[in-house]
Amino acid sequence: MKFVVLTIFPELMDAFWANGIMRRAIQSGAIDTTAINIRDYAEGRHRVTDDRPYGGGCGMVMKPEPLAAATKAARQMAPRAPTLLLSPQGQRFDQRLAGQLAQLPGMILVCGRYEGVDERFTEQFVDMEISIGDFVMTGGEVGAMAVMDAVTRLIPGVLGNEDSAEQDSFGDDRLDTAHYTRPPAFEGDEVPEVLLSGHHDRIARWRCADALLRTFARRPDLLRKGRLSDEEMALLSAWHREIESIIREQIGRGPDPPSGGG
Ligand code: 9D3
Repeated sequence: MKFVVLTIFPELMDAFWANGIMRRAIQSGAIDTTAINIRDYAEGRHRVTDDRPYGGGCGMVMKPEPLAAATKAARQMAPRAPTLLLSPQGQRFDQRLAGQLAQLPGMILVCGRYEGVDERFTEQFVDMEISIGDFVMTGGEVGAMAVMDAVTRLIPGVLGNEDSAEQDSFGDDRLDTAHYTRPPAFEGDEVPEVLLSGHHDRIARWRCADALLRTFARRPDLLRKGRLSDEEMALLSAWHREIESIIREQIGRGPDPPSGGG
C-alpha cells in the first residue's frame, strides 16, 4: 500500500511514520510512505500556496495550480492510487470505508489548510472527499493520519494476525469489553474475580456480557444497526425479563410515600 500525502506541513508526518505499528509496517514493506510539500510545487520567489477568496470573506483559499502540480507528481509515484481530499465536506470515515480503502494499491491524501481548496482543483483531481467527523480542525493532516492508521492495521500481516476476526461483520458494531492487568488490586479496586478464575468458557461469557452491557449503556445505536449473536440475544432477553420483574415488584409496592420536607 502506497501512501502519498500532500501537505504544506510535511514534518507533521515524520513522528507518525517513525513510531509504533506504522514504523513496523514501513520496515516490513507492507506500506510505503511519501510526504510531498505542496509549497515545492508553487511558482514564484515566495512559493505562495494560498490567496484571497473571490467574492470576499475571511480566511484564505489554497490555490489550484500548486495542488494540481503536486498531485501530478504524486501520481507518478502511485499511478493506480485514487486522490482523496481530507475535507469537512467529505464522506464520513468509518470502519467500513477503512476496509474498502485497504483493498486499494495506494492512495494520494491531499490535506487542505486555511478555509479550503479552490473548487476547480477538487472537481478536476479529487476522486473522493473524506471527513473524519463532525468537528472543526485547522487542516486535513490529522485526518490523513487517521485514515492511514486505520487502513494500515487492516493490511494482512501488519498486526500479528490476531485481530483478523475484526474484519468480519461483527467488526465495529460492538464496543470492547473492559481490560485489566496486574496488580490484582489497584487503590482498593479489584479485578473481576472471573478473570482470575482460569475458567476460559466463563471468562468468554463474562466478556460477551460485559461488551454487550457497555454497548447498550454507551452506544445503543450500535446494537440497533448490528446483528446480535444467539448468545447476545439470550443475554438481552434475560436482562429484559429481569428489568420487567424489578418494575413489577416496584409497582406492587404502591405509590411513593410523601417525601417529608426539604
Ligand atoms: C471554521 C471554518 N469553517 C467554516 C467557515 C470551514 C472549515 C474550513 C477548513 C472548517 C475546517 C477546515 C479544516 N478542516 C479540515 O481540513 C478537515 C476536517 C475537519 O475540520 N473536520 C473533520 N474532518 C476533517 S478532514 C479535513
